[in-house]
Amino acid sequence: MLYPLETETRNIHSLDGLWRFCFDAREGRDSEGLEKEIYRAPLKETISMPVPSAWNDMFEDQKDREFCGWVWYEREFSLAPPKDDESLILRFGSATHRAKVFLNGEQITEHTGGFTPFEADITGRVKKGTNRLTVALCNILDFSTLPVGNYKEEEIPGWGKVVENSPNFDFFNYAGLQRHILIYRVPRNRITDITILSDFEGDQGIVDYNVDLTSSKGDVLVEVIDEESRVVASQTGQRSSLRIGKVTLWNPRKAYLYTLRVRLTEGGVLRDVYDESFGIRRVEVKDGQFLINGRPFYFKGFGKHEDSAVRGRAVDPVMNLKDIRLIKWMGGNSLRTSHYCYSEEYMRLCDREGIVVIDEVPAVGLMVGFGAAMHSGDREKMPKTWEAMKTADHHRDVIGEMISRDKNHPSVVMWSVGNEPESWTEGADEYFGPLLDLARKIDPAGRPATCVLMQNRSGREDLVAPLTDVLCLNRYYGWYFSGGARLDRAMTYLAKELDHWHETLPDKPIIFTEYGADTVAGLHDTGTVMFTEEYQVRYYQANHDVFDRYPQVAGEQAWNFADFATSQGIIRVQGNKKGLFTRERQPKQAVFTLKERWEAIPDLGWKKPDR
Ligand code: GCB
Repeated sequence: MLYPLETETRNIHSLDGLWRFCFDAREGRDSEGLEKEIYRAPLKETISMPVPSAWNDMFEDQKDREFCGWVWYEREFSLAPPKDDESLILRFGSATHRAKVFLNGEQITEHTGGFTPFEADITGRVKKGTNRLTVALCNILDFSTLPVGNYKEEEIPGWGKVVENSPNFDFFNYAGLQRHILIYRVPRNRITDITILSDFEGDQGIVDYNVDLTSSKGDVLVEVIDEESRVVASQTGQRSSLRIGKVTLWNPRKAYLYTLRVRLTEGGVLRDVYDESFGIRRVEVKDGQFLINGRPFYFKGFGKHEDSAVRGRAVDPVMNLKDIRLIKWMGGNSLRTSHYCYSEEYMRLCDREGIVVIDEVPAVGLMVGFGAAMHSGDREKMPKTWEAMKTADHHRDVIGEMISRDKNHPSVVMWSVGNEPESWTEGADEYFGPLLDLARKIDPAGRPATCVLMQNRSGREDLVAPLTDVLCLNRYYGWYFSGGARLDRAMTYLAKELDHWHETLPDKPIIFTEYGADTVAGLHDTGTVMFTEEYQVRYYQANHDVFDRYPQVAGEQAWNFADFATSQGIIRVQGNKKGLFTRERQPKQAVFTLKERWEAIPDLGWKKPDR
């Protein structure tokens, strides 16, 4: 899917700004507003709501902030009518998590999945004068959605029907219209998609491209333009291969972006033009290593969230750039889009800044009784995860949407089809095997695919690990497992696990995609005391000492870049405090430990010169 860009033939009418908002009259799944078709007339009793934003943090009353069910957004717009050869496309960067969209009282589209874009052709539906756009949005998460939530309706004496929806994961369920919304005026006969595959041989860049069009009419001319605006190659035809002499590769932290300018003409008349930026680089997993441009790559960076005070998960160019700058300042070269697809703007920024990305779908919480698994509840009495989850179809859809959106990003080097599923119980391999294959198959570039794996106490074998191209491990030795004064002992368990992987899956590189310790900024102690800044420093040092003894370890992504909002619970103190930075992006002491370490590890090239 193409990002909405303004070009000579395309323009954008932004629908960002203040919308009107109200909660549905009923909490829970069954919306009274949908039943009574309230979208047929202007909404009543609304308040202002900024777009993009999460609606939650616009409320001080916890009951409102944690409302569970349908909410309503509405605004008006007017624009010049489309010419005969133009189309108008309404485009949502995302709508979290389920949306029904109405134009002038009629439903025009719907979408499920809160982190990928969707569009509707509204050419014949826009009126002269004022148009009314209404969106009904549902934030409910259950065993059929991604992420997964626990949904419960109960009759409680004295309270009536009570609805509860707790996330089966560890971040606040921010919802709303959190990315850009726009109307895209495009030519009717146009470019609908571009696929670019790149590689190199010696100093020659190789670019294979494919252009999809709305109709077979017209001629396609493709030019490759370098960063100095020079045309370095050109070709005609909808699909072909180009060569670029003296190529400049896209490298971690040293990005170089070319532009593929595609022109569509009919009888010599320009119909459409689109500029897709791309990088030339190669990604491989070979001989137990992760290679970029033929050289071993060591991931150093973070698992993150799109999360900031007041804005929730809303797209925020200021925060995004600040975060990337901080990662680079620390000597980092990579991040994982834990635990959902980040905004298109974020991905473009990573391309530009040379940040290497593990791109993840919102498949988190695939485990019945997630909290119980970690904190010793009686799991045997609960339903079996792989019988209870009804997510497989939607899971395929979100993988498809992520890859169709992100396939041309040079920053993306691997797909993650999930975070911490219950990967050791019967059915996990049957569930994940086909999804990993799907990701490899539909990505024209055939990037490696992984699933990020949880530490489990069951002692049972992980059934998904052998199916991945890279072992991505979330490990909390010294935090959830043997923390505090037992930190040293915890490290022997970590080493034992690494020995195990070395024996059982010796050819798979290992990336620690999470490891971390909750740390309250400003809390200090002389001893080995959990939650203090000193403990976070010791925790990281201890883990790194072990990582460095194992050549199979191909990366470390600390959890988390910054403190972030979660739902309330007894193990969270106003959110998750495992950030190296506070939520306001102030450093904790361990930032300097990691900075010193990462600055000494090459951005590309092995962590130790002897390998
Ligand atoms: C994990 C999860 C992550 C949590 C983290 C924690 O394993 O993947 O979403 O936030 O642990 O801090 O507990």
